Amino acid sequence: MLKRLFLFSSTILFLLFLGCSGCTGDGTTTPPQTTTTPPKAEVKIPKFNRDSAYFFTQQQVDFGPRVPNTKAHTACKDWYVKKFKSYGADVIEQNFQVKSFKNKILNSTNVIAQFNTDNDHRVVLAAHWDTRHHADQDADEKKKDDPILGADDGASGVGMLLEIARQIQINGIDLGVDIVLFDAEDQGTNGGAETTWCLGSQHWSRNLHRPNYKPKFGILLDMAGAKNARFTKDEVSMKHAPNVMNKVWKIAKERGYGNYFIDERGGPLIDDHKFVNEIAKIPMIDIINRPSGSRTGFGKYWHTHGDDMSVISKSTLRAVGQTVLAVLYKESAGTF
Ligand code: AHN
Ligand code: ZN
Repeated sequence: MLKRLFLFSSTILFLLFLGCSGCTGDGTTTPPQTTTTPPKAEVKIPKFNRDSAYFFTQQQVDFGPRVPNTKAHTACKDWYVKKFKSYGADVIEQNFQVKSFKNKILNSTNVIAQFNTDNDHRVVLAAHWDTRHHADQDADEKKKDDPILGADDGASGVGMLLEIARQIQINGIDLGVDIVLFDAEDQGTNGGAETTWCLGSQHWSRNLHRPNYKPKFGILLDMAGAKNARFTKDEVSMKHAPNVMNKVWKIAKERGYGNYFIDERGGPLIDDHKFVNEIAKIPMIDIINRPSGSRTGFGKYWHTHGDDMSVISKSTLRAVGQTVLAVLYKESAGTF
């Protein structure tokens, strides 16, 4: 009984106290404090190292053209596997054979590096790693049949993803991240069937590397490391993943990279993300250089021997790499 009385009276006192939170004791009241919900603690975003991404790009180019069925192709693939393992990833080599439009069997491998493999909250990052077997856009007729180095068309995207992998190992992340390097993207024919391109992403989309795989979204990097790159919002990305694309562009702009990430619609595009969206139904955007006023819609170096290290810019690598890192860490904290 006494206990009850005590509980009762302390409750009354507590309520009185609450009721008088604005009282000063002299009959006047202080203005009520405006209650603001505390901002969500901003997650710490690691610094993307552009020198490192540049070096990783250079190292791939140093293998020479990475065309399926060549020694350089295999050697470079083995190097990726070793690198990703050294960063703590669970790596899968997804081997497959496909026929090119020239009816050649291409021995190909998608390289898949998984971070935090048991986390079901996942995001997928991708780039193609093969380089084109011929320089069909080159002005020099004698060199049109030779394979290209693909510094931007291949290596730069992977270079940035390797640096992201390195940052994930150093800093850790509360998110499942899959880095997928597509093979046999660039062996297609202009003006022919769309499906002659992106053979690795078509294969992966039909043979996802884990059961019930449902990453929240994906980001593809393709020709995203050149000087003065201009990333517009392509039709395929805006059809399948407009929210992702708009948010990524906003994050880039907030970080001062609005000169690269242009708030403008780009035309249609055949690229790996098209097949990932259409076949695997994973919403994936593409960050790809679409210079204005170019004859082909891509950089001048596109599918020429000019696609060497001289077109690569550390500033562009940082703009893209830092933006993607920010997206990942914000997603891990629920603030993307
Ligand atoms: C075509 O060339 C048809 N689409 C662009 C896909 C691509 C080629 N990305 C890099 N090389
Ligand atoms: Zn290409």
